[in-house]
Amino acid sequence: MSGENGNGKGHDAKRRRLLKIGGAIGVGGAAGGTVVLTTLFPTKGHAAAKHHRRLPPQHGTAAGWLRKFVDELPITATLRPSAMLGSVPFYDIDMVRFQKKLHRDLPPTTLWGYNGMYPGPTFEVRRGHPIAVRWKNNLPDQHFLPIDTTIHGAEPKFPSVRTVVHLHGQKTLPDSDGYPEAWFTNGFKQTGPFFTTRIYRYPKDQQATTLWYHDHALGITRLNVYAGLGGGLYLIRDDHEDSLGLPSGEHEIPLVIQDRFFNSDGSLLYPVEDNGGDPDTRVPPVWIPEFFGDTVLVNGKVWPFLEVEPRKYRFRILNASNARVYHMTLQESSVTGQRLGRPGPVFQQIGSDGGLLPSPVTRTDLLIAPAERLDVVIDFSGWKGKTFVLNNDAKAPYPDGDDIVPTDIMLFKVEGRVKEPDRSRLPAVLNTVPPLALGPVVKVRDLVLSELDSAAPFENPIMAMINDAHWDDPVTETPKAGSTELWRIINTTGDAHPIHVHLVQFQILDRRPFNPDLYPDQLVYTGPAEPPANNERPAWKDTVISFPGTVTRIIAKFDLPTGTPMLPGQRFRYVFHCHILEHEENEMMRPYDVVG
Ligand SMILES: [Cu+2]
Repeated sequence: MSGENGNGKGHDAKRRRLLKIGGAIGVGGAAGGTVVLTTLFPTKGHAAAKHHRRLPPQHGTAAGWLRKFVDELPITATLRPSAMLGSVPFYDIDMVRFQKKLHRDLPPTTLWGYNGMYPGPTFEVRRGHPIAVRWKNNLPDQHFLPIDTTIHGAEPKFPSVRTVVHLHGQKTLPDSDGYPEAWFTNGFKQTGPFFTTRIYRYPKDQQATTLWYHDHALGITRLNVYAGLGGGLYLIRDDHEDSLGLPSGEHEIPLVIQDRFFNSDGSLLYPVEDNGGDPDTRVPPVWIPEFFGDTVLVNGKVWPFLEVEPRKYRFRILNASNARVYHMTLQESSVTGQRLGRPGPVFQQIGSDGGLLPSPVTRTDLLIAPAERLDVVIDFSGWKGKTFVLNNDAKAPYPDGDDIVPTDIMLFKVEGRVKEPDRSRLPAVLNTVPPLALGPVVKVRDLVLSELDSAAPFENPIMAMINDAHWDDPVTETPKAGSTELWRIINTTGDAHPIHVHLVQFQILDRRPFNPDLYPDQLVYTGPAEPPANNERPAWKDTVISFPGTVTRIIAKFDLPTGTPMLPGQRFRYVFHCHILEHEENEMMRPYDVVG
């Protein structure tokens, strides 16, 4: 990665591929390494030797004939409590099947959504005020997307439609955290082994920030989220944030970004694996290693536009895509999105996953991996009458893949004048974010990311792993409640992985390149430790991009929610995982216990 924008440019693509295979050999113990390596350095023009396809090509999707920027950006509605549970606001949420038009020229799409909405409705809560939510599954008994029954937790013995909801970034107790095996079916008729309660409680002791909720059911998370059960925002507000005078009301706008494939009848298309005749029976027959679609939706519309006044706006950006990383810039364009070769206004990033930054960070580009949030102010004053396209140039898989890369995300059209004067502010000081230091660290843990592939010439991904362990293996990570730990994420693969740790907001210390070919025998660094990008430290994060061939160090204090009663040795079960949903689903997820 490069230190400035962290977009990974400047590395050699072939080298990245080597790292991936090297990881499979060194950590996963796969045979046939020598053969594999020769295919990574093809002679020019020898197409057959190119690295293996990651996603089967899809022909005849609707993307080819959908006009861009013809639908206005929808603003997702905010929820109101259904009742009070004692003194606590109570929300009753129904997951249901419904249909919705996602583009002017596309027939209605069948979706699954929270309260029949896609993306899900927005929660707005205040710091100091806990809430309770009953997530209810009123979905059909059969899934409409392709289940792979060889994936752990999705075996035929389980009901095909299971749901459980995780509020991403929230510090909550295990019974309300949406543990992957705490799933439930329609009407709670069947429940997973870790299910304990129908009513989830979200505590009150977190600062103002942008959280989000999504499905987390073991074995079918990627399909449930793809069906529409993902991308709903959960905004925590507090008095301090109010005092800053940031753009608000109709000038504070969520941007929830997801990519999809559509069939021409409007239905969602989720591809199935094409293994190319690979004889290796370990290659999952249906599961694909990453989903990358050919259309981009923002707030549930394909390639929308937004008319803005020439003034400041606050955007809550969430990447709710299954696997796609976006590297975004604003570029001046025509109303049809033709680039005019000039940059647009800068981004002023004011917040990250877990809260406001100490002060605004000016950026001309933004990198966002699945599950990350960026709280951003854009000042359109001085740009009257101009149009800007939000452009993506991140390769898929990130950073060196060659699958479909949609460049357009959405369009901003700046109107001629403001309705009323812009009284919002962008203060130079936003928040206090005390940097977590190494002093209190009581334990260092290594999380080694690897990918197991079949042999050349197929090189089909079989699974992705952490510390060579499966989901069902015994818990090995057991931080003591209230203690501070340093986790080193050692990425031996050729792709970036956004690593998410439940319960905590952590901080990124640094990233350092190493030689995966020598690992695990030796950890040999090939360059100096690089500080995080200027919008990453000090900052509260719950998801961090782990770049290929890089050791990423994060530091976290494993506090349970304030006031949690605990007995010595009592265990509180959480998970950490890659937030590429296809990886999380296929072994790149592990349980961990916070111990009292
Ligand atoms: Cu991953």
